[in-house]
Amino acid sequence: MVSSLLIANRGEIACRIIRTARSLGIRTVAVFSDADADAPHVHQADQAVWIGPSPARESYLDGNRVIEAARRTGAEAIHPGYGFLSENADFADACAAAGITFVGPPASAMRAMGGKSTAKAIMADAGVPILPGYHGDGQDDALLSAEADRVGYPIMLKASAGGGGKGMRVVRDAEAFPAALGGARREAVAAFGDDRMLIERYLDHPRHVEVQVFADSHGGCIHLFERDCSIQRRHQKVAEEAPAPDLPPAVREAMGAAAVAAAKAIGYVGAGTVEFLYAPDSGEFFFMEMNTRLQVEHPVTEAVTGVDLVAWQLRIAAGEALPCVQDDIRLDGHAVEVRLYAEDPDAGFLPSTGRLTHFSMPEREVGIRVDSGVDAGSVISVHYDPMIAKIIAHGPDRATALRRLGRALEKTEVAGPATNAAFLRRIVTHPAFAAGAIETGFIEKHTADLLPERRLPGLPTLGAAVAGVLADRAAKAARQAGSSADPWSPWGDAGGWRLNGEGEERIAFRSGEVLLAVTLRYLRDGCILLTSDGIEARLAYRVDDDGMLSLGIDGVWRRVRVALDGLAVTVFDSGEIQRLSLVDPIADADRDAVGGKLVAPMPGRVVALHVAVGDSVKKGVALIVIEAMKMEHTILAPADGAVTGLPFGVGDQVEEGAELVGFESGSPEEDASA
Ligand code: MV4
Repeated sequence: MVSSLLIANRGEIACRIIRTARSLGIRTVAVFSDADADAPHVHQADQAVWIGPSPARESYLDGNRVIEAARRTGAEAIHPGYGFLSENADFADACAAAGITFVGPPASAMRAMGGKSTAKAIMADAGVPILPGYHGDGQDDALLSAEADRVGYPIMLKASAGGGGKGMRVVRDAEAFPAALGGARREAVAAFGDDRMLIERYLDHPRHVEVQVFADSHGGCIHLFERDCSIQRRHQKVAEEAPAPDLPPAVREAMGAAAVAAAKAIGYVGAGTVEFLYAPDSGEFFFMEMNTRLQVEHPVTEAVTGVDLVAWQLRIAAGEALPCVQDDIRLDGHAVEVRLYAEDPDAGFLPSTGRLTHFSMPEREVGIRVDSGVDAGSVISVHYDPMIAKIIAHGPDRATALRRLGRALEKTEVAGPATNAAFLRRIVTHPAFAAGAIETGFIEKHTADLLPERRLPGLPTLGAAVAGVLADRAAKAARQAGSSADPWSPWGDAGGWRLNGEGEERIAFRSGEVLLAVTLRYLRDGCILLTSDGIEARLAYRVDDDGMLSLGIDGVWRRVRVALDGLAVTVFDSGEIQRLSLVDPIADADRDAVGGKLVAPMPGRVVALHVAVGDSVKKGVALIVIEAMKMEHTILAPADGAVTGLPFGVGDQVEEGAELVGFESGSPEEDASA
């Protein structure tokens, strides 16, 4: 076994690898960029080496800097995690040249699976089912068009170099083929610098089922069953589970055998994943691609097999044989994972950056595992993937795992950046999900349920926000007075703000563009009479030992969390999250005078302008499109109004916070809008 390991990664996966290495008695070395100087993975490792500035290209993606860090600390092996250098065959070669063990497959196996067309040809030879189609070298338009006719419509065009859905088109008939080919080629050149295409029969609403394989350097190769990763959004996995629901035993067995054959065909060593498209109606499955790394979703396999995949990777990298044979691998129950992201589902899933002003995860609940690489106070930056944590639920059966996961998401508290927690909870509690009716179109099909129209905060939320503000104020007053009086009761002595007897007070919150004015009357019985926009309720609250609020509304009590950060108020109530801001009368007057600014949500590049200076536009009209982190973000008109300035042109780089559009709200002229 190696005695020291450098982890060439960050975030949750770096922490995950450090945990196993430590349990095996292996010394750990972290690497970090400027942005990660104080990150959890740096603190958890025995040593840490600064490898460069925040951009990944100058730090985590720079193989030379990583190898130099290993050399300086005497690390014998490097674990690349996922992403970054994990599937970089040249990096694996460079490790070998430096006398360092790369914890991953041989570079030759990585290269064999690097291109789609080559991989398909190798798989076909190994007897692994592939989708009927064309993956030859000839690439002229007429040839491809004739091949599409031969395969039979509908077909799918895919970039040979591709991945992640880029350079991919469904083509329904021959008439649509030329335009689709042109579009797919342009996208493929932009993404991969390679416009070669392959053609496949198109499968409607398939499932994504992938098999975990493990091979050692002595010819041993087994699989650890499958994961279903069909719940995706724009080719990003959102939820994953093991085993795949309702997979017929014969299909499970055939798929496992095919995955092992695939690994053997390329001389694989280590942990790998063979992805298949599965058509539940016919029971057919087809090779899609092989990932030559540990995957994000590996914990669901660990939960149902009891195997520590990282421990196996380290043993195999050290030359040990697989510790068991295929028949020793048994499935135990069911596991489901969701990926908690700092992104805003109400704003088109735009990444949401900033400091985690409050962070509490349900990691001690029965059947729950939380893998995260952040703490309260960590900053989600623009530089890296905005995943905050993975939440994994395990149970004796799928229904139990799902109930546990739903409850865990209710107890997931992140304030600061927006997150997809409520969206995830709606997925795992959705009746169609519970019924196992999952396929790659699930999120699109159920969008209306998963992304309901944002409701204005109702009574419980307003009550919680009010109680949170009052409790905070009382606590501060008590601290200032050094008072030992109970600071928590709305009737406590500490609150100098309280009028004698029955007092009245007004406060206001903002929710998006809506102002919510609340009147509070402090009643003699200790309750607060809350009125707002025609509603009226008797409110009482208590601060519990864990800092949560017990909140009574007209005599019905519930427990909620209210996180305060300056004027930002986040209310967590049974899995629903409301982000409000307390209205500061002075700052608010200021803001109205200046008007709303339309600024870049992150650094990026302008890719389209849809308006010109002087245009009058309706609320919701697209104004400008910026590309950031390989995604396009459209800035919409926040109200009816006029464009007064466009400081940037197409192709310009913009800094985060840069004003993109000068905008003045007001009714557009009658004839100006199209
Ligand atoms: C397909 C397909 C249907 N038919 N190929 C999407 C990502 C890329 N790696 C492969 N993908 C697909 N290939 C044929 N011939 C449907 C998809 C697909 C998909 C696959 C897995 C998970 C989610 C998906 C979402 C949309 C489309």
